[in-house]
Amino acid sequence: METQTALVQALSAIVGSNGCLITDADTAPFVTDYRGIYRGKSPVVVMPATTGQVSQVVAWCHGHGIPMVPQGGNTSLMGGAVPDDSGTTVVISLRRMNRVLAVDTVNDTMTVEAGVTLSAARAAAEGRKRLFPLRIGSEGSCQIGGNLSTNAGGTAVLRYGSMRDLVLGLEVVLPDGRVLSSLKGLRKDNTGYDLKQLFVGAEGTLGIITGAVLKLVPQPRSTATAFVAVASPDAAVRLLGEARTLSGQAVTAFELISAPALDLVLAHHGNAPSLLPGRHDWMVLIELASAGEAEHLDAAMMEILECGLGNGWVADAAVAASLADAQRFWRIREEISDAQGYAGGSIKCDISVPLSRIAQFINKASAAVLALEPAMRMVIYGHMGDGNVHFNPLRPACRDAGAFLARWHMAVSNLVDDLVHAENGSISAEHGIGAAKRDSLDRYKSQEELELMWQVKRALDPKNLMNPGKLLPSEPTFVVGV
Ligand code: 2HG
Ligand code: ZN
Repeated sequence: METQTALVQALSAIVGSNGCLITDADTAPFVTDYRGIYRGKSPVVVMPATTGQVSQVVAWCHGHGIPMVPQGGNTSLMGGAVPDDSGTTVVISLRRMNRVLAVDTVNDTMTVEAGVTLSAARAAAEGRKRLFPLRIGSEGSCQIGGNLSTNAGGTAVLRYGSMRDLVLGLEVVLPDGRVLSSLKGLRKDNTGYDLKQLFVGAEGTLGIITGAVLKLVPQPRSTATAFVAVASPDAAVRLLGEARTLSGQAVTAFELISAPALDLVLAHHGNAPSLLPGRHDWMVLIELASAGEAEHLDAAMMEILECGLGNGWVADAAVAASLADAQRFWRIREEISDAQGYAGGSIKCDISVPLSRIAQFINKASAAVLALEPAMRMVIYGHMGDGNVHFNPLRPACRDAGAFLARWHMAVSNLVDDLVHAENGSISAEHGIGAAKRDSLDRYKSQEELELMWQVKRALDPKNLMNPGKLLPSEPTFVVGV
């Protein structure tokens, strides 16, 4: 192992001395995750400004056997972007690679460096009257490279897909420093394996994404937004089916919100009034968007709500009368994640099951969790339209967060994940695996899947230097096909 001085000297020679952070105070924001749960150490945080510099840094670390953690905006909820506490791992931050390189409004694509924040990418598209449709709460700090590495999803996947669907080209620095460049904006390219998709969702374990060509879509001319009380998760699913039938492709978001999830946000705002009178166990936030006239969309929303009322699925609804209203509705939804942090002690289960099974899953899993601890608050919310909910049981108000998590975290996670697996679902729909869920993968991926994942890992990163300890569970001892 190099001394810290030798390491810093070598890396500074590549990125310049202002591209290396070494004091504890300077590295602190890069070695602790967003939630303050994973606290690691690093001898140096290196901030290359070009792909060439990333390549040289990686080649140097590879040659000297130094582990690396690629980092974007450090907003991972799974501890995927921070080093462990061994103090041996170099953090490679992409924050200086923050240029939008091109917006092509004929091809409807945008070429960006990996360190561009999602909000900057969206603003660049908007400046050219286009939409880059990924929408997640952390857009001001998360970066495109991290969004790709985690295959980020969010609230508009229902309409536009996740990052995997929104990428057309990629530039990646491989674990030995070679650059794999395919910054093409092609919608059709049948020339063999789609290598770029290997790096999407790989959480930086196969290389460092340094640039991307992203899809753009036309900006919708009108939107209609409603905050709707529904009778049950099952009623919500039925309402979504009708919304799709009645509005064509216009349903852009369909977010489920349970009463305990809403309560957290309202409590955080000094027990602010809800958007609807009375208390409802379940609500959905519906957004329609289209290129057509606003009146048509408003009419479609009314038809959807009337259909819901007529069938007994909808109990009440507030329809946004202005952009400000719509923003207010969305703010409530977006604040749920942080509100859990302030309340302390929720057990995050970011799950998905087929939409046809989501309602029965919610009922079954809620009953099973409440049988363990009846006072848990069932903070359940999220992207129901994609079959993805954040199923996050929260400590009873009277219980200490630390003691609650120590007692229930693993038991509840395993219980929920087993039920998800039984429904043919995924234990991580959009947050990835990181450090938090890597030991759970063993339970739910088949031997063949795990072995193939490791074969890919070994082929690209035989020294296991790229984000070690993340995503992949311990290397299996079995060997397939040899
Ligand atoms: C959301 O949909 C995010 O708000 C965060 O994916 C979910 O905090 C969470 O569990
Ligand atoms: Zn989410």
